Amino acid sequence: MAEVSQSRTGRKTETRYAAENGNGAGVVNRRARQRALAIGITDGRENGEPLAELKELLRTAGVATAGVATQQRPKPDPDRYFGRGRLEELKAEVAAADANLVACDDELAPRQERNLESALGVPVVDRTAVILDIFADHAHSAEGKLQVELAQLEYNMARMRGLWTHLERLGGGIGTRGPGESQIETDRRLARDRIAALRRRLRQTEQNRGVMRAERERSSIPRVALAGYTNAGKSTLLNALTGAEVGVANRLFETLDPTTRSFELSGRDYLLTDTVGFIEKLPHQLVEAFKATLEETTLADLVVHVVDASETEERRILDMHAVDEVLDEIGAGDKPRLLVLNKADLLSEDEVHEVTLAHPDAVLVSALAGQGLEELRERIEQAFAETLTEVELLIPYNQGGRLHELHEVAGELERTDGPDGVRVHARVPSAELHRFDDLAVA
Ligand SMILES: Nc1nc2c(ncn2[C@@H]2O[C@H](COP(=O)(O)OP(=O)(O)OP(=O)(O)O)[C@@H](O)[C@H]2O)c(=O)[nH]1
Ligand SMILES: [Mg+2]
Repeated sequence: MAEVSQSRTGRKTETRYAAENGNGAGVVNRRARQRALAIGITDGRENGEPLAELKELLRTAGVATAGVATQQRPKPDPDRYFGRGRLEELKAEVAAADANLVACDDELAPRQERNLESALGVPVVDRTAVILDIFADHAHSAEGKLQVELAQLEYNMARMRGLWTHLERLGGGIGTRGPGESQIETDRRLARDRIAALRRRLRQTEQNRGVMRAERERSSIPRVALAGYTNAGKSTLLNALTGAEVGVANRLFETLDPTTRSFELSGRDYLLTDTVGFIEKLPHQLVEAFKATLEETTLADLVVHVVDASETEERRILDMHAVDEVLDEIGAGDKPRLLVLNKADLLSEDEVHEVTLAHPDAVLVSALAGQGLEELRERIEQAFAETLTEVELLIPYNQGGRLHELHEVAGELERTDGPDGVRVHARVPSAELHRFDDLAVA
């Protein structure tokens, strides 16, 4: 069973134990000694540093990049990822770079992984394994840990045959069941049981969250969700707008657990949620396991898409595309969106000009320096204003509670005290209008 959730970058991440023991210091030391050769295929059209993102992922996972090796080809070789000839060279490059690990930029089929390992003589991990490892390290809440363990188990299930091939070969012949095969069966059964148990527990936490959510919905406070590529500055922006103190770091996937804080615009409360960041080729096991977390985004009335403006336009477009894809996948593709270009403080005047031309509808801000936040607040308000309807109401003096109810949904209002009650002019979200029908002044 331990085998089942052994992290592929060599770190033991079985959540049942990790949850109790935390991450021991030994883990960090063991990982610091890992030196990876980063490999990937290119189509020859990229410019910029090859495999920059994989290197960033490795850095976040605590693994040093000892070198980079690429092959230009339209798609990976189905058996060995690289071609035969390039694989020979790669073996020499692993030795020359003194690497004790090879990290691949794509998710590898178990067969590719196995063949690479036997050709290169060092462990091979793929992009998914690295991301899963980072998630395992950054999961703090009970729910986050369960979600990561589920994703890891599912990833490892597909690879179990790979783990046991040496035993499998001992069996053979029609009708014989080798010892390896029965071991696989046992492990598979254990893994499946554990997966079922994890799913049950996650459903339970989801239900608890559902209750909180239902309460929030009843209060009909407008909800805004931050979405964006990992490291774009979502948490920094949440902190800047709401005064929260969510952890911020120059590492990928710093935030895994959703945080919701309220903030006020013109006397009206809004809820702002920060959640897990996206990345290109986000492992589908993670999207599956984090569905409940990602759902926070689907419940929002407005999605604020945060983009790192200090990246190149080419990179920005790729990042934005990756975010669009995940939003589509979780069913938030058609939510109203507001594009925010963050890290404006890192741009030269020319770059500011260029980026505003390329994205005329976006708001340029610096969450860190507090630049552009006023405009952002206005734009958020505007986005909601479109859904507001102006009404004239008369609230009898003996129905004071109604005034309070109206305040909650309408924020600022103009009131005049008359002989029969309070006359109010307010802007109410269209969806809430029906609640005040009986008070309308003809
Ligand atoms: N220069 C500059 N750096 C920023 C700005 N906003 C955020 N950063 C930095 O960018 C890094 C990532 O910021 P986070 O707020 O953690 O980013 P995130 O989008 O929440 O990232 P994940 O939670 O990892 O997905 C940190 O080092 C921040 O200090 C900004 O406006 N300007
Ligand atoms: Mg964050």
